[in-house]
Amino acid sequence: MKFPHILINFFLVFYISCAVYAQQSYKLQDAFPNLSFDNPLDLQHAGDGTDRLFVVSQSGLIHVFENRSNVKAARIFLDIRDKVTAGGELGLLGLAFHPDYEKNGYFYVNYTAPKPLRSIIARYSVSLVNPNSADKKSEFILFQVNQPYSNHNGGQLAFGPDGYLYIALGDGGSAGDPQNNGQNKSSLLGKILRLDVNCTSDDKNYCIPPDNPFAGNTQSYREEIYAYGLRNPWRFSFDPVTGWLWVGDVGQNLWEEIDIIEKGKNYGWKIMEGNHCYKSSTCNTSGLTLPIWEYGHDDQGGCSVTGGYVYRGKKLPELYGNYVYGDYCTGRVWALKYNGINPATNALLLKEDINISSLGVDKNNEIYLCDLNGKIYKLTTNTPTPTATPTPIPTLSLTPTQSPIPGKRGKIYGYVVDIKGNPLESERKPSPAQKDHLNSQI
Ligand SMILES: [Ca+2]
Repeated sequence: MKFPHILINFFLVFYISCAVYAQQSYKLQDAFPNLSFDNPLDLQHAGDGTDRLFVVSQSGLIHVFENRSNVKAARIFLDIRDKVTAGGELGLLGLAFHPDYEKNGYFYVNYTAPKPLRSIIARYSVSLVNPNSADKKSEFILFQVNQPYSNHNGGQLAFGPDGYLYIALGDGGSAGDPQNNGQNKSSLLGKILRLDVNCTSDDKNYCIPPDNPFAGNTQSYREEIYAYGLRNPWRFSFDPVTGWLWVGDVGQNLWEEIDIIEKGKNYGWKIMEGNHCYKSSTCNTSGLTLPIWEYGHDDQGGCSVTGGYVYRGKKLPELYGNYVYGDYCTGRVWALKYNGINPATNALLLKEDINISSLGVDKNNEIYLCDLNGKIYKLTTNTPTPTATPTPIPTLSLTPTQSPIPGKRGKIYGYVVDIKGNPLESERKPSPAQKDHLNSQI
């Protein structure tokens, strides 16, 4: 056997997958039957000790409401529809609360504005007198970057465990990254950026963290860059236990990918799409970090990944430590297991006729899904769920200080399994019929 340890790990993981998923089947439940939203794109909580949820609408609205299923109505927290240009992939795309929001009232948004078309990263403040309303006049723009095309604007913002603000920007759009922004380290596009928003510098409304990979470089590389070679990172999140940064990066025509982002690394686009040379049978892959998982544009996959969250809640203990994510086009929701050492395994949790625009978590790390058509769903099971903490599984457990092992990544040891743990197929073949679907939109 060439890779006996891998096979052993596979069978162990396979067995565990069978044991874990055979017991449960998953479904979506309308989390707030009285509420629906106009093109919801993001769901966040403020981390301030309250149990409120904030839903971002593409048009430029943020609503706030109490996190209980019978809540009657949501209030408008922020309305910047007059600043935002929306439609297609444009709009108010992301929201992040400052880690000290309870004290400073700061939150951050990522939106597109017209004339010229550009992405704006801005800070706002909550009202001094009303915790359910923001002060629209408080806008403080951190930076803006022109967008050459209307699509691929990224949009996620999130604070990392280091207290810095991470920002996702897509490659600028069109198709095939015509400006080669993903690989251009002098451009902010096609990147994950990292800023220190707790200070300002001579020429910026923020500071460059001193250990950013290109801080102080003399080659005109943008010092804001944390990682590059992304196409359209649509939703990223930090695992609160490991601190790992998980990204769903939307593919071009064939492959959707999940990456774990590390400082200074090149995630391949447009040299590669997923684990495959883009538009070529061969390419130079040296120095590239490949996804930990990919799925194809086929009848088992989808056409546009929506990155999710590593589940750290209590209501679905069998999912603890799994990365839950979905596909915008097909409504599939999967759970991906990966510990940086063993092959990743992927299980289909459910498939519903919705357009998954985003996932989100509440203050208890329970998971929600946004359907672009208006509703917010809660991930739940068809059977009563145990309340006990799951027994840790040694080979799959993560430790807080463990870092991904780069040498193990980039090789395709993964297996697709269904909800009962049965392998669906080991390799994906593209479906030409689906190649162009949503290509103009996503
Ligand atoms: Ca990639």
